[in-house]
Amino acid sequence: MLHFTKSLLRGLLGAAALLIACRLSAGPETRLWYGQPAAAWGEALPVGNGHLGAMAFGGVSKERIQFNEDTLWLGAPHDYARQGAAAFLPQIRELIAQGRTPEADKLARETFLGTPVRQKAYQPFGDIRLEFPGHVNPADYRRELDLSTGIASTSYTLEGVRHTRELFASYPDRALVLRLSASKPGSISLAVGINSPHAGSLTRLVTGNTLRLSGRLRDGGLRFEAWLQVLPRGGSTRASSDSLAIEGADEVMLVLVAATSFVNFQDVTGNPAERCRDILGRIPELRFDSLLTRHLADHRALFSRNVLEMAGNTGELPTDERLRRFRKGGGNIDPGLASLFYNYGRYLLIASSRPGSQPANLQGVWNELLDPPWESKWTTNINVEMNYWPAEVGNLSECHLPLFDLIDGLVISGRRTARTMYGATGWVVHHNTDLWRATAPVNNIDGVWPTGGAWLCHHLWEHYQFTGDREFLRRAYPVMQEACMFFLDTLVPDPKSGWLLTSPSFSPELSHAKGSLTAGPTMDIQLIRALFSATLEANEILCGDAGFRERLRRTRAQLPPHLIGRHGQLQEWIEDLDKPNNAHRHMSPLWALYPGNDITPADPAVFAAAKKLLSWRGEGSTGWSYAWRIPLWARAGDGDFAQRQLAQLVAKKTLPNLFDLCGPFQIDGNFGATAGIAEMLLQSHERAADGVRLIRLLPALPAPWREGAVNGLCARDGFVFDLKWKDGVLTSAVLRSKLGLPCTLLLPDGRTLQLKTTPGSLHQVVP
Ligand code: FUC
Repeated sequence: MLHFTKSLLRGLLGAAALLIACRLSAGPETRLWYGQPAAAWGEALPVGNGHLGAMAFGGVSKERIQFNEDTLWLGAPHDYARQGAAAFLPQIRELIAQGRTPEADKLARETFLGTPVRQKAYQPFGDIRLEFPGHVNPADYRRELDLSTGIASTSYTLEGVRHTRELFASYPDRALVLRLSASKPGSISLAVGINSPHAGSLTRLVTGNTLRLSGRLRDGGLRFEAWLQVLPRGGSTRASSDSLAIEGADEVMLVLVAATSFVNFQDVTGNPAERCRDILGRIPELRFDSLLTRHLADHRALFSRNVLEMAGNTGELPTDERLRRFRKGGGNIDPGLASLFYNYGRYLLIASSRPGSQPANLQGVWNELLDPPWESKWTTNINVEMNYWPAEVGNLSECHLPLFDLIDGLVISGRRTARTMYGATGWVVHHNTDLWRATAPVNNIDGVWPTGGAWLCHHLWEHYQFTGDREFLRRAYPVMQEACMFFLDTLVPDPKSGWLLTSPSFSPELSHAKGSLTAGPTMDIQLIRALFSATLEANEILCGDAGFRERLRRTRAQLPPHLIGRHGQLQEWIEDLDKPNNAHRHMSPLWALYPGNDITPADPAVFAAAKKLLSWRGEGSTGWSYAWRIPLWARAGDGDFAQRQLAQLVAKKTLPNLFDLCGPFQIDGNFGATAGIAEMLLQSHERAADGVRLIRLLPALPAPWREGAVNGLCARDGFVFDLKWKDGVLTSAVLRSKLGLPCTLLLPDGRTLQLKTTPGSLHQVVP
């Protein structure tokens, strides 16, 4: 049912105008652009379709398009669980209980790490190389990435001819598509090659116009192939054994597809050549306009759903210049640049995580290194989760799905680890995983942290909270239930208090306070409480087993409550060990403030204690640690400090192409900041006293963000908001209810509105 009013129509027309504006031309908030080619990888511009990622350098006489495929990893199917480890568990626990931490660490290092102790690395795939003889000293050079179309382009003028290259990664056709065009017929001449950094790989020309790159990774594991079809219009083509030279063409299109022998984490019998042939064979028409039409329809449907616009004063300048000016000026981030950073985060998620692909890893899908930092894996003690923080609120629910597929694999391997290393039922994942769905502790003592699976389950529950999709909940429930079973089997009573704790476990912050291994760090307890509560609710919704429900309730009641320490801070551990002003990059014990939702103003004492700890943590350090502080401060109600963290992230931890830096490139900060900005504009994690969803509009708008508009921001219980504000005042708010649930809106001026909705109903709530 639609509740139309005049003002609603005005609001809708405004929202439609915003959408149309975003569709037709990329404004400064949806475009990165530069006046020179990329001199380094961190200046190149990313495109991706989840499966394939590519970085366009925009060179003039030489162009490099470095590409990746999401399944090209070192290694082979492997069970990392350490045989016999369970026998040492009682002794490790006993040493921890007695406070003999160094001995516990030593024993765990010797007996409780996976085999081998390091996981496998994500690999670069190859490079498309183009050479344009005589292309020197161009005029009017411009390189840009249009987030609204997903097209990276390079253009320049030479001897009166405008040369243009457009690159996109098509999800519907699973291909990279590059078109070279020129303003005058017959003026395109170039040499085309394709190679790979992997020793022993081979390029050869087949069937006249296809360059075929094939190889096998250095550990003898996965095999790979990429096929590059070169399709000139006009001109002449000369072929050598491994390259093509084109002379005087009107236009040239290149289409690249790539595949490996990976089928799933237990099966690597795929045939990459057949796979490439199959992908190419499925493309309905190898014509640029037809490929482009399908790509644009797919990309725009996702991207235009939710766009943030805020006016700034550096909008028309090249992106690197905007960065330079902002860095020089210090202080607040230009709001226009902040909205570009938000939209870019959503763009990057669309480009690195699509149904059927691997989830976004530490570098999304973009990596040029044979030995990437932290193997470019999925780190589960903050990083991979942060990648998915913007998925639901940012209206990209389907981009969340690859994470759920990853979890399905982790359930299988995690059961083995639970059984072999803990003698437990259920499934467990520690602080990292790779393509082979590793679940055992790795690296060092910091790997002995058993709650990665609980954190991942939070994403299943969040997906349900936002979508209300019961079909999905039926799929997710058994996964959550088995995650609970692991904890039901492995929690141990604290000898002093009797509370049930994880042991052994690890808290990144604790290594600074006392030794390493520990029992029941606060984040573990928060994660388990959230898992149990969500599983209980899911069980009730699906009318599940009442006995299991009872068991969960009983065990949940034995978990420690939030403890407030002697400085009034939220305690990070069972013991009151916190050091005031420990500005550690991790914010583990604040998990329940964000992304969890157990700490809210409804419990003023714990909320105040959490804020105390948050203020101790101060400013971030790595990109992701700035990023985490944004939603945390937004939930603490301080938009100005949240904005400050965003400003510092962009000023200190951002490459010229706006990729986030941990130290090296690591994409989590991009995603975390995007989610953080959303949290400054809309929050929906609370319920009012009557159980109805409580939604705060503009709860943490910082003073410098005077004017802005955002469409399609999502709230839990299926609400979608279009908001506008001016001079810091909310001037328009329209909501669409997908599920027909009631909600209570908390407006920035303190007013409360109670709303009944029906599925599909539209409501203009402000003005
Ligand atoms: C976590 C962090 C590091 C880094 C790594 C990939 O363990 O503590 O800073 O982000 O993951």
